[in-house]
Amino acid sequence: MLFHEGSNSFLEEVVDFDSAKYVVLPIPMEITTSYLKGTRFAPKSIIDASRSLENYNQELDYEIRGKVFTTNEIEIPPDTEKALETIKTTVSDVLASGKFPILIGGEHLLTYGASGAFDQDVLFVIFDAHADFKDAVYGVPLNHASDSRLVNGRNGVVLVGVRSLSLEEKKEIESRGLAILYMDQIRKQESKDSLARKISGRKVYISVDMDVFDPSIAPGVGTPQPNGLLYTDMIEYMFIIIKNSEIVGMDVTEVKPEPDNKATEVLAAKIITDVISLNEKKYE
Ligand SMILES: [Mn+2]
Repeated sequence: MLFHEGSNSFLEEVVDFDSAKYVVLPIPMEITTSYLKGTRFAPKSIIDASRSLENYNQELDYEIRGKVFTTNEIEIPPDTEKALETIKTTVSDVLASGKFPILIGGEHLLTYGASGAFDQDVLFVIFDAHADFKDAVYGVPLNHASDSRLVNGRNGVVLVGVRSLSLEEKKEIESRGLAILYMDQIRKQESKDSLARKISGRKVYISVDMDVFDPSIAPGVGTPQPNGLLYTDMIEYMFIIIKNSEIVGMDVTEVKPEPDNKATEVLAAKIITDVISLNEKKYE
């Protein structure tokens, strides 16, 4: 596949594909969302928001320059299976060129599409208010509330920030012996240490469903849940992940643009720039 640069680039970075290390893929997938609609408009809105941010990270004393290539919006077929296949192929192409894919959604099910492009030993650390471990929703197995379960059909998963799940989902997660850091455990040192141990020396893909954040700082999501992560919690977890593992891909999903409040998009863009900065700082 040939990657074409969009006119609207993340962080206003103008970089040719060959020299870029990170490739931002705008994925306007919205097929199976259930509550509030609009996540198909998120990729453009998040990229717009990124252009209001500085490339320089004051806390890390690091400036992103000449590293990020942004493709045009990926054309997503309306059929779920075809959409997932398109995402898998696109991510595979980015990986084959030796680059780091950053998917901007779009609905969370895109993580399942992306997962098919990675080796089975890649561990998926998924930040989400919801466990997304439903067997099927209204008889549809491929849907955004089953994403983590689908990914776990092939890859290991660790769930972080969960505070909304059914008893059935809880039992399923326990029966699989998966690591899950519930929201009420997130600030305990023991939780941070256990995550560090779990990911130590592994290849990790980071998935951020923006509803993992507290709705007060991320109101623009499709299925908000009270009592979530704050920005500083997320940065602390990103630091732990990047320090203890080798990150190989990332996505940010489930933003639903609001007409007059862009805080959620700015937060999404900031998390991406922070992950790039933390990762680059590590290898400096
Ligand atoms: Mn969610």
